[in-house]
Amino acid sequence: MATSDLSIIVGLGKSGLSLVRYLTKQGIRFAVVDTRTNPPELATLHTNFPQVAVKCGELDINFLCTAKTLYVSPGLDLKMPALQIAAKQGVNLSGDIELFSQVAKAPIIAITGSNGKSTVTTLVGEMAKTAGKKVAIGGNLGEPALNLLADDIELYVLELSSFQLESCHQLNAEVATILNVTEDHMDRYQGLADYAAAKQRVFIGAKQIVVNLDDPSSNPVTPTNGQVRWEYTTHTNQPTKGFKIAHNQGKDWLALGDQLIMLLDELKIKGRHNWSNALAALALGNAVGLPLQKMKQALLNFKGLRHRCEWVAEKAAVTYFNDSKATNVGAALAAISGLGESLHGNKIVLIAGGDGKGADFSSLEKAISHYCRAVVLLGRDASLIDKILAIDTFRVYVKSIDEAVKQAAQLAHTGDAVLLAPACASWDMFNNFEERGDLFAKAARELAE
Ligand code: UMA
Ligand code: ADP
Repeated sequence: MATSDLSIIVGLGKSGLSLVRYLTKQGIRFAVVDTRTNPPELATLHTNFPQVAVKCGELDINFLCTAKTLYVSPGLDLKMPALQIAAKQGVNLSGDIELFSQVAKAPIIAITGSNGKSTVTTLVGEMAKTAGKKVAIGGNLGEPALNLLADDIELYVLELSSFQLESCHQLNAEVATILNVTEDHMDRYQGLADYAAAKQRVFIGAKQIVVNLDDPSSNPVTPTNGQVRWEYTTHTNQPTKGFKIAHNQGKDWLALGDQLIMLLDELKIKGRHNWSNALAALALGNAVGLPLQKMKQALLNFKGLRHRCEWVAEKAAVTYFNDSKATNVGAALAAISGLGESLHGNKIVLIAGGDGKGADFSSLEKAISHYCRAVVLLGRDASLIDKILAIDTFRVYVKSIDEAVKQAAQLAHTGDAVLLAPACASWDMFNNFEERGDLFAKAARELAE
């Protein structure tokens, strides 16, 4: 049983560095370890916190067992033997999000799900800003939660990954939501149920919850007495007093029960998945008292985030869309279907492939057959996507993103779209999805007219 008051930060990436800053400010005794010989924030740590002890390389179980608490970075699997042994010795396994929730003085809106998290988090942040609130947004979106802490903040909006939720035992959000659950990170989870269970932790201690009626897995498995429940759906025939798409005067509207909010066509972000994101953001904002008119204003102005079905070029009457953030099958499906529905016919040349994270790609086949003229295959798991394609789907293998764009340009017909929606992570060939998307956009812009 650990008897010391030592905290150990396990992992020196962005989360680890935010913990270093926070614990230093609080005067809490801690050390840092990382399994890598040269973790990304080592140089910053040496410059800004030269007094902090760091151990790099294989985790030293005996050292971990001397701690009271391990603050484990989201990139590390809590099932690692060294961490499990420490836990069995009575060491508390925690993370930056749990610590944040213990010290944050303003309400937290907590957003998780397989897809749409960044879009909804940003949108809710914009809605709160438009309503005049002093709001801070971050978490998995990029800025670690602890870096957001400030006395004058009135509302925190956090995007949370399943990894971050695993090490959080009590979040106590003002309002929490799971947007949707489809397969992702199967290289880290034992199956979909295991992954969904990690997402369920977002509801622990939440005062209010927002439920997506279009996805049963957004419901809490263990309902809590007294929790206020808000609902939304993109289907007009679903009976609900919550947020929905209403058909009125021959047009589709975003609505709250009978109250029409704005025309669906006025949304700049397109596709059913983005209607769902807009409704989720409205429901979350409504739960914390943001006025509908202010939320509508923010929705009207929101153009969407980079690398999410982003228009990047038009060359020789072919349009190029960068959906590099489609790093899993569900996201790629949403992009292919959303774009495909607006183009009518099989007018997409899809660029897909990369690090598949153990995914089952078979659910892509129908949408590809329906909407895609051809598939350009790239990256480590290209052959796994090839295997699920219908026999008559035209496919071609390439070795670089430049070659992918050139091949796609040759395969596309007038009026077609070339869509980068890899259904895979980028790490086999690129530093991150942003780099992959930027290189795609550059190659598309450099094509001859
Ligand atoms: N790592 C080691 N050894 C260590 C610690 C980490 O090898 O001792 C590796 C991990 O396996 C991982 C990488 O280092 O491959 C980064 O892990 P990390 O925990 O140090 O990551 P941070 O830099 O702290 O960034 C994390 C999130 N990263 C992950 O969960 C992998 C960032 O989400 C998040 O923006 C940031 O905290 C701030 O909250 C990124 C992400 O890819 C965008 N998230 C995944 C996703 O969205 O699918 C979950
Ligand atoms: P996340 O932060 O969860 O990865 P993003 O908002 O960054 O979500 O969107 C990532 C990708 O997922 C987008 O490029 C789009 O293709 C797809 N997507 C966005 N919202 C949804 C949704 N509600 N349902 C399914 N797919 C979505």
